[in-house]
Amino acid sequence: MPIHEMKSANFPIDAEGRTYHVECKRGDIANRVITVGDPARARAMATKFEKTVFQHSSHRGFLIITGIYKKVPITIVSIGMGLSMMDFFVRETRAVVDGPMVIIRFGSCGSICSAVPGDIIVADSSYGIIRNYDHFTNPAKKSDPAYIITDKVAADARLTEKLETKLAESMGKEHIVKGSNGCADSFYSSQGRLGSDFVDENETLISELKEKHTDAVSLEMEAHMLYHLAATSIGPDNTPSIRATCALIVYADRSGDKFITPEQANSAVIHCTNAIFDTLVEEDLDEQALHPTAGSG
Ligand code: R1P
Ligand code: URA
Repeated sequence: MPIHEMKSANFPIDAEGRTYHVECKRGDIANRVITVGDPARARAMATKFEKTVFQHSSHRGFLIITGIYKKVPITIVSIGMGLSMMDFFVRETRAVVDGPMVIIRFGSCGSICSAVPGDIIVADSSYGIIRNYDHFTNPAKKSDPAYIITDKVAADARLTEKLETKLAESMGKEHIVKGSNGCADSFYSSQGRLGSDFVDENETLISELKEKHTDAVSLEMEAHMLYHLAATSIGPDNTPSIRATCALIVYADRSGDKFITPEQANSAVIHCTNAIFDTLVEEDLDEQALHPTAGSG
């Protein structure tokens, strides 16, 4: 698709009101949103819609699918990977939705607890793990820590509790683990993966973050940005305009060194989708959700 002419350099929007990267405009995105990394996961979840009312792929790799479930509009957006993509997604969808938003991330993660591939982590909080770039390249900063581990930001408590209950009903309680998620700026160095091509100094990183956050259960790459933006979103009366939580399929068991099979991954998506949809539709938004319009594919 060609790049559209933008109206501003501050927050670029085209003549039809479409944002620059996600390419969403007013009416495309419901107040209830699911975000995933993988477009195949988005498409698999969308098969559970009674009807799809809007679908669009952006030139920067975002896929939007808005559909109806139990008569309620829900939007699924696949965003790819990493903090910047989460930032684009949250800010650009927020800009075109009126009223409160509820966002559930349905992603994948590495387990640093007893959860095994195919189990689900419910992240009731998330913190950032950021490579301290100057430590590696500025000799004067060599004594600073190699990784910055931030404080935790909480997920929305009511939403998280409801999601956990529904996932336990559908997957079995023994397959659900709740705790704090470490959100890293790399799949490799800042998740404590060891390699010999780069200076990473990450041999003790996982034990350090478990020491700082004793409820640490998982590692992934977007949840802290989602919770941070939700916490700093500006709604009426100084309350946030976004509430958020996450369910994460365990793909990698970091202590047992096992990776999920394609069959286990598909089965987790099938088992979790209705639980996530039901959590969203039962959420009281205090405002009528928008009715998305049909659009381009
Ligand atoms: C890395 O493989 C990716 O998987 C996880 C990480 O956060 C990162 O984006 O989530 P998704 O499966 O949602 O992409
Ligand atoms: N996603 C991550 O970010 N890390 C893992 O180990 C698995 C999935």
